[in-house]
Amino acid sequence: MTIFEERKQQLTARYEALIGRSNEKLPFGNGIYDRYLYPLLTADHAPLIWRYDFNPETNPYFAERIGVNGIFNPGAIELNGKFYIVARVEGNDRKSFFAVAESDSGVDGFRFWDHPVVLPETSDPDVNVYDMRLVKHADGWIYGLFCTERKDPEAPHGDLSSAVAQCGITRTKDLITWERLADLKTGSAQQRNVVLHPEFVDGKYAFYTRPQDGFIDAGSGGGIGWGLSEGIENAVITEETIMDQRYYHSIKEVKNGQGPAPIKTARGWLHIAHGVRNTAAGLRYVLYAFLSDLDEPNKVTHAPGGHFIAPDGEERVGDVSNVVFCNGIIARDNGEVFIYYASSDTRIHVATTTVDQLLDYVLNTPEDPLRSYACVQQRIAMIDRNLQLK
Ligand code: M1P
Repeated sequence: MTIFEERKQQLTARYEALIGRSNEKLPFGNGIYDRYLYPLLTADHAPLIWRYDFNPETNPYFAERIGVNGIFNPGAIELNGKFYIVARVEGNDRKSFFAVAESDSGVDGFRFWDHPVVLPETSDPDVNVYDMRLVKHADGWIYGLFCTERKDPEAPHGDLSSAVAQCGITRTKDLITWERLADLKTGSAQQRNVVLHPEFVDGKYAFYTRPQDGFIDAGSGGGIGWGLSEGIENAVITEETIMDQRYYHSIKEVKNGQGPAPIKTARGWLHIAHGVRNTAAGLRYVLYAFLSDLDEPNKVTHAPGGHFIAPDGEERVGDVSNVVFCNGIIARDNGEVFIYYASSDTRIHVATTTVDQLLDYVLNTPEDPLRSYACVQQRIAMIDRNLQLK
């Protein structure tokens, strides 16, 4: 057998074993959600036909030709009972693109479609695109809002790192054909983590935004913003307000951002977001949750203190370590919720829960009192109640 044939067979067998592997819910959990043993998607889940030239004449060693570095930050949607992830796939060349993977269970068996998403460009081509939020909107379209990044035209000569991030908008009916709309216009220098609210508000398209002064720094801006646009084909937000601000010495003191579009519940809109703080080891990204008003989705009604999901075990390590990030969630009609989150800009995981458990969490977890003394008082109050019950 040739080297080509031997390697092709071995790698194909390994790939199929990986895709076919069953996942296992980890025991105990925390009563809020359950984690799973294996990540759902990693660089190794990228189909071999994306990475290897299958022609023995031009690839006698069955060598990898166009590598995949990581698969993370997925949008998610349920269509006709199937689970779909639109993942951020990062090539070895550092450019990200989107690709659809589907599964029957939502916790394992995710397999990519043969072709990645062909996302049309605008007249000002994107250099990099990432972190798509998928939304089934009341207007009948499935929208994908994502970050589009281009080199900063104001960057000094020789600065090849400064970038401008804005919100790109695309829409589809079937996840196969994607129509590109104009990028969202706001008054802010940069935008990331922009999400379309699934319903019209005052007859307008409503957006969660994250204005920022620079590419990395929220600067004087930051916080989860909110704005309305008359239309979607050339969406413009003329008035942007902050609905969820940052706080000193909290999980979101440096920056924060809306995760996926919120889930509509009987008690309000349930949001998952990420908060960032600085440490000696660099930025630490955790997830937090909050509830907002059904009629005024930009009015936060319940804000549990602290993180909801933080990096754990192998999740702590990757290309950008100490990061969990979520831009995809599936809430089923039966109340089950699948939270798709990525760790350390490297791989994708799932946590499962229910709307009831999430509501219990956001309604009954106390807010961050923002001072050590007040935190002790908060804990003592619960301890004393518990001692009465022992
Ligand atoms: O590297 C961590 C994350 O950094 C950015 O998130 P934010 O805009 O909130 O800082 C994004 O680039 C995200 O993709 C990445 O996971």
